[in-house]
Amino acid sequence: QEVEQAKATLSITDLERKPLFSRACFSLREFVLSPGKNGIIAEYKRASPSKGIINDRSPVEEVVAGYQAAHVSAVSVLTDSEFFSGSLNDLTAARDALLIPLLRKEFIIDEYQLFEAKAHGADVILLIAAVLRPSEIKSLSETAQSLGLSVLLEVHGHDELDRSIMDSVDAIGVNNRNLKDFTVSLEHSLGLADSIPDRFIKVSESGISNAATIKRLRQAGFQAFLIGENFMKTGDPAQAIQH
Ligand code: IGP
Repeated sequence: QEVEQAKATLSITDLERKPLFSRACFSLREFVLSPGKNGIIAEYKRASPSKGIINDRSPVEEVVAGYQAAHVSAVSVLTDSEFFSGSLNDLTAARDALLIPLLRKEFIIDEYQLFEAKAHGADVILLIAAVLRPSEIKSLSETAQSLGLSVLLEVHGHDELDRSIMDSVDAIGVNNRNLKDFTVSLEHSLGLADSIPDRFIKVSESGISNAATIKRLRQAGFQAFLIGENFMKTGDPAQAIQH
């Protein structure tokens, strides 16, 4: 398994010695709620299991600098190589170009990946309720917060929300995309909005492609909007976000 391979190459102590590990993280909450920011978490995504290659030409540092110039609240970078053609190098390259929160988008199952995220410049990590037991969400989120990282918990339906909700997460994201069949429906977000307590930042994820949708989601109570493909599928994501 990939995590075991990484552990054999670099120990947690090695990660803790990397220069980026000791930087102070940007707070996701602060940047989402900041009046100067638009609530968008813009994603750098080269490829996906449902679409194949989306954009393999636009360099990460150029794209994320363009996102930042468009006043997004945060940037998300895929680090999964198998399904999304991402890497930790992409994450670090994005870090060097940004002064706003950076999310490591990854299937996190092991504490090691939290140290890896911090050491490569992340401010925020994702935990996916569909692949983790509540006890795992608890220990991973507590460790992440102890490292200064913000935690975004992703859910898809009421059952996942009810069993996974806990105070050691900062934000709750509703994924509009079904991870099993890749169908997308905004109804997932709209149906869960009122069940997410207001102490959490509410994020709607996936399949968002226009301002009218963002308006509807805001009216339902969402404060942040995770958008990837809509920007990446154009030849010039940094330009696409201006429109
Ligand atoms: C972005 P979209 O449809 O705008 O490209 O979606 C983001 O929500 C999506 O990439 C995503 C994702 C995930 C990817 C949401 N949750 C979990 C990998 C793993």
